[in-house]
Amino acid sequence: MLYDKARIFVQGGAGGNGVSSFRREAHVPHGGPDGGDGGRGGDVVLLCDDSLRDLQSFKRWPHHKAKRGRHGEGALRHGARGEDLVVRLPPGTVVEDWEGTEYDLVVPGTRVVIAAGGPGGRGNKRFAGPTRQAPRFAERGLPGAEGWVDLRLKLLADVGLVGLPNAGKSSLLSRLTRAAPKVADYPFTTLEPVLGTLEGEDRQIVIADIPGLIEGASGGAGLGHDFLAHVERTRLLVHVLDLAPLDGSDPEENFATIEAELAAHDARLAALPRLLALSKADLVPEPDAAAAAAAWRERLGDDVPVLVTSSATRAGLDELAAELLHRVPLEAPRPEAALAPEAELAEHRTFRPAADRGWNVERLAAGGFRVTGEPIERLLARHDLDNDEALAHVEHRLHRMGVVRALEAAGFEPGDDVEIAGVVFELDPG
Ligand SMILES: Nc1nc2c(ncn2[C@@H]2O[C@H](COP(=O)(O)OP(=O)(O)OP(=O)(O)O)[C@@H](O)[C@H]2O)c(=O)[nH]1
Ligand SMILES: [Mg+2]
Repeated sequence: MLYDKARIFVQGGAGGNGVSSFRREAHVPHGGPDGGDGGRGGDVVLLCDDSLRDLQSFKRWPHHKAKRGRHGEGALRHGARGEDLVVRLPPGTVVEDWEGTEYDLVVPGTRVVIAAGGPGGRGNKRFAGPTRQAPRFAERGLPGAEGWVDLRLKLLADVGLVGLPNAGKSSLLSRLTRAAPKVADYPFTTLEPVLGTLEGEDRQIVIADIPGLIEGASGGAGLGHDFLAHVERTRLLVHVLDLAPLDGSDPEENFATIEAELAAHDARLAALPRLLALSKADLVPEPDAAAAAAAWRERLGDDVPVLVTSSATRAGLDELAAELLHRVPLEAPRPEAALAPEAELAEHRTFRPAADRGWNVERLAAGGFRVTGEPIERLLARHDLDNDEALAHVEHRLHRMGVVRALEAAGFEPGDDVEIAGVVFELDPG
């Protein structure tokens, strides 16, 4: 699993409703309209965060909803805007929304509004004018954008586990992370790299378990060759060395074999910082393990930490995890990020073709007409059609938008039914 994938549902907050209200003052019998507007719903915002490395958490919590806007109130009090919801994603995540728009989150700090909050409804004050001084209706807020979003991340390992076949690499990975690589007591159990994520307090790092290396690996022997290229991009190698090899081989020679193969493959690999994890400590008496560790420390000097570990008893594993988190440097922000932190610069955005006028009129075979289209459906969603004044306002808007003219062109006559967004009207074209 070199790709990590998740599917999440995002939903912008709904806009708050506008309110219909009238000023009341002791000495004024009929005050003017003073209904405030509803607040805008919060957005769901994706944020590229360098402290994350995988999409695991999204598998457990797929739903992400921003807060709704507050409703308006009397005395022209407008509702507060709904709070945004920030969803943090690791660098390298490719996002595809429900309409097929793609975003590449590469630069830490990049933000994308993936689901905009709905607009708030206007209060009745806004509908007052010379011809209608006391409107008794207000608009409703609209729902926020929503839909399923696909996330795909190519995992790049921070740490590579290297060592001879059977050294215990996969066992270590399965103890340090949630990965479940196959473990068995024969060489070449692992046939291709397996990645796992180590969870730190404030960040995650990716560990790659690669197939065992043998003498000649850099020249193509065994399985490891193809995968040496994979560890080239890591920032730290953990050399896993069996303290008590079953085949009776000498750990010192085994160590030299692996180091020679790394150097022969690529000078950059040989130059990567190292950590030596002596494995299977439970199979040797404790004093022997301690003596071996002391001897390796002596040989390798201060640059290479030496840890005694056992996947069987978990001895030394917390220390190993802490050492890995400590020694893998946080990625330095790339230059673009320094120039435009927090900027909306999602790359490779593919734009949709522009919308047409946005609505359509059709004559139904069973009689009557149907009007479809987002602007029209939004208009209806905004109003309480049981309120006569709101209904009159909607009809007025339909005239202004040219919908009534289009209906008449399609053969509409007074008394015919018109269905809009599932609601059937009797429109008065007059
Ligand atoms: N007693 C004991 N056995 C271990 C320990 N770690 C690994 N083993 C055993 O050693 C054998 C090899 O372990 P793996 O984790 O598969 O080794 P590997 O390095 O991934 O091997 P390849 O994938 O073949 O390169 C298995 O039988 C494990 O159960 C340990 O800490 N203690
Ligand atoms: Mg393995």
